[in-house]
Amino acid sequence: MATVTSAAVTIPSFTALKANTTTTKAAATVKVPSSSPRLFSVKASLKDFGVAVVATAASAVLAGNALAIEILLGGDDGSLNYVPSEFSVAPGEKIVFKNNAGFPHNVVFDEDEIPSGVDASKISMAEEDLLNGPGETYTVTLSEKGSYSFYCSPHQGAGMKGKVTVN
Ligand SMILES: [Cu+2]
Repeated sequence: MATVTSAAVTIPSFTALKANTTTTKAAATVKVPSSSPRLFSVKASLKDFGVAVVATAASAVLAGNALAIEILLGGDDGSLNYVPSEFSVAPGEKIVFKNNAGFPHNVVFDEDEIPSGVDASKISMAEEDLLNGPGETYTVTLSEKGSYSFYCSPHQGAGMKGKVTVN
């Protein structure tokens, strides 16, 4: 967090210096090379930070990592669905399930409808484990190619299920 704070300070002061180029040219010339590597390191650490907080801040992850997809739990119209309910990802891509409406929800993979050799319990939430609050997330990464079906245990009867293809 210290790095993030210093970024917030560094960037505006650098911009201010640039605006005054005519009068403080010497100072600006000295500052530019020292600021540039700093900006790079800030960017790099923000990226790491985003990955570290994957479970709580899906939007930060999505901003910092192109290899992620966000699936909403519950439609804006109140429907008990995954939105979208069918999608494809690359092996290792993060799938971030995010509570949207009509919760509690969860994500349980069907052991009979996942590639053989994959342990359903390792990629699923427990049947009784629920996302209760708005914006809560569950993130999973699938590495084996194939088709995976999953459902929400509280709303399985209402048809809340989905399918992801890893290819
Ligand atoms: Cu549900």
